[in-house]
Amino acid sequence: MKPVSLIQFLIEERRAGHINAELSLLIEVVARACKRIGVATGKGALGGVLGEAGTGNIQGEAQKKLDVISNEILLEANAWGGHLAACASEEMEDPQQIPDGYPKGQHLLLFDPLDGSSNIDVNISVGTIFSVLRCPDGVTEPKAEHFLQPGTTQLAAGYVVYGPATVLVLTFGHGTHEFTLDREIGSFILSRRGIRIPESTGEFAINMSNQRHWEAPMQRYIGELLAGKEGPRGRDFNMRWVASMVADVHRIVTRGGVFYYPLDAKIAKQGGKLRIMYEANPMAFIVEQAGGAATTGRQRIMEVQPSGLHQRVPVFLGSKTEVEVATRYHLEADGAQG
Ligand code: AFP
Repeated sequence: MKPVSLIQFLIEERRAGHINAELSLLIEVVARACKRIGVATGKGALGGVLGEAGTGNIQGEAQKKLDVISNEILLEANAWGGHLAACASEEMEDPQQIPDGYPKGQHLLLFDPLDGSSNIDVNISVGTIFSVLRCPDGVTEPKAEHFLQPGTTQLAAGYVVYGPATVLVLTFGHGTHEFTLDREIGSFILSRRGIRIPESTGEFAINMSNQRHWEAPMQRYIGELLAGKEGPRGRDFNMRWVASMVADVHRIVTRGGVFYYPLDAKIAKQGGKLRIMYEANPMAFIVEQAGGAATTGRQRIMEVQPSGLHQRVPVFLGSKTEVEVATRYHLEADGAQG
């Protein structure tokens, strides 16, 4: 079969009426910026890009040099194209306006420029996660409130994993598709069209070291998985945890599985660990479009009305059957507490 490049795929999506020219250009620009981030992360110690930047972000986290570099690459690439009204990032407290002198577009872009950055220095896969919204009509200087739209209004979502291969996974709401970077020609080539995540799975991902802090329904659910075939679930389950959400989710998009970052006593005050606008919502859109499910443990992630640009939520996503069982245990417990 003749290889299909990302550009060709975007033209097909435009002809199918799934996207307009401006959104197509936006995705091209983000993909190109991610190629540059891939080159920077690939240099490792030789590029002088490892280690701390000596600065902190809005989340109070120490920034890695590559967090700052990746953020700059995405801001710069998206400043002049005329397809954006503004963008927002995990690394910035407030939205970034399009510099004066450049045309403005009708889209809002949100991104986690380098997810899993605590894994960079140990050479484990990291990634970029992004989500695209429509800028409300008549708004020329978008503020944080203009980004606070539920995940169901996303026009596009994607992530790029910088691993052994550089892989882009993308959805416009018409299925989820994978592109692999051909490093020789420097182009993303379609490697899987219309991905389907198996409904059931024997593989789960969670940070087990937080177990003692979990809510009772999560203790029950994971306890049953660990009990294996002698337990109520009657089958064995295996565990994986990369601590880079983008890598854990890509494994699930590739062979199925389920990923949990539930609420626990340590993070209850902040509402969760992962950020809804540029981690949970885009991953939920990608997973749902591939036949999986994504909840907070109590409701569909994409139906949450966001209350803040850096709001955190619990995340349950992946193979439908397991997400539904874990969510049901939480709702039953809430019901019992009534
Ligand atoms: P960093 O970007 O700070 O490394 O955080 C990664 C992350 O947001 C997400 O990618 C992981 O799934 C999760 O945090 C890992 O959390 P733990 O460190 O608690 O395992």
